[in-house]
Amino acid sequence: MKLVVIGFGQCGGRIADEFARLNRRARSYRGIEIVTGAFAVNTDAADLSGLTTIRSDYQHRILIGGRKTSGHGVGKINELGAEIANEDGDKIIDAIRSARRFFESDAFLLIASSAGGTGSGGIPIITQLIKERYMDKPVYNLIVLPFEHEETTEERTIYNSAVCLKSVNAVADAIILVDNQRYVRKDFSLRNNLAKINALMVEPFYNLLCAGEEKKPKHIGARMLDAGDIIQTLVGWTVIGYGKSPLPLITLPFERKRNFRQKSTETHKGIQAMDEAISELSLRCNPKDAGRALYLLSAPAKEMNMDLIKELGDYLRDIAPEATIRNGDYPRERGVLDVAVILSELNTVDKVKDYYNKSAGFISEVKQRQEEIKGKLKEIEDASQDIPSLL
Ligand SMILES: Nc1nc2c(ncn2[C@@H]2O[C@H](COP(=O)(O)OP(=O)(O)OP(=O)(O)O)[C@@H](O)[C@H]2O)c(=O)[nH]1
Ligand SMILES: [Mg+2]
Repeated sequence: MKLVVIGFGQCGGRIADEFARLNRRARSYRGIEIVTGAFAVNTDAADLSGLTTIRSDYQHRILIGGRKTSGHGVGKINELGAEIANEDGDKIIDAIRSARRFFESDAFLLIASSAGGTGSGGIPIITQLIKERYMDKPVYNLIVLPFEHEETTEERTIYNSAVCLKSVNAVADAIILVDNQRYVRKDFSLRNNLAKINALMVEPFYNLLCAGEEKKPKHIGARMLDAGDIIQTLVGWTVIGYGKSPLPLITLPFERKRNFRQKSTETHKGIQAMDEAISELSLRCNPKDAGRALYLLSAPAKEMNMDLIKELGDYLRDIAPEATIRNGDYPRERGVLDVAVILSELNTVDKVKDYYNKSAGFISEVKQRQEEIKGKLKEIEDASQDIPSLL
């Protein structure tokens, strides 16, 4: 599957940069392309120059709202982010159109954080614009949710998230939710934290996107997963997971004939990887709420067998009984067996509901505060009624 990837704001831009690196990896190690164009859109010039892999010309790192923000961002005011995206939308469309292999793309992936201003305000506007222009290609959103400490210290974080999520849900074909808090690991140093988190976030996409682009028979599975399977799976609220089990790199000659015990170890490793994928989903949710699901098993060809694929299918069926399940196998890796899982068409997501509920309170608080200010202003005005004015 080939994507056009567009990142908005600091977070979106950096993750789009990570997708550009993923494409570079696919090209050099596998000889295939999975990203036809990678773009970063921002109101902040410094953020754009901090990227490393997205091409550095103005058609790929797109500065918007220059006049309004002088290149310094919108400071978390999502209304301003939306307004600027509205005004400069054509700039983005022009840039996409000029991408070299645009017409080979299967879908768009737009990325932003929900908590900021530029990304969270701009992404619904541009999603809608692209949907109007390119009716034949699905438009997906990947939305990064804030860390816990950001939610507790800054009300605007929750309010921006609620507004962003409601807006993208009205326009995007699917919204992949990715919760920053789920990726915090004790062993990451603070400085490298975001870079590591971004790498973890895009990793599940590597095999998912590559599997359908393979041309060599030895890398084509018994059941190849292609763009059609992914497009059929992605609808509405979506989460993604990834797990892997190491395999011995070298098998000794006397071990080559697999006995029943080895076979059961293989199945065990497969289940272990699937287990990890489910327990480390990009956002905590209940798999029972999924209407569609997909899994891809990647492993050395000799480690895969129909039993294993069936076992994984049974496992997923147990935890997501309502879902239509698609699957694929991808004979690729050496020394590792990995499983990528997508749960989609979730009919409820607690975290999203929480944002809506919490900011409903916030909105009435803001309104009340505004009323109070208005009342005070009126008092001063009334008091000044009999004073002559010089104007
Ligand atoms: N995973 C991840 N999250 C990030 C990254 N950069 C920022 N964030 C998160 O994104 C949110 C802040 O949004 P930004 O993307 O910085 O904001 P913006 O879209 O640039 O908007 P303004 O700066 O307000 O104009 C916070 O929740 C951060 O934790 C990143 O590189 N990776
Ligand atoms: Mg910014």
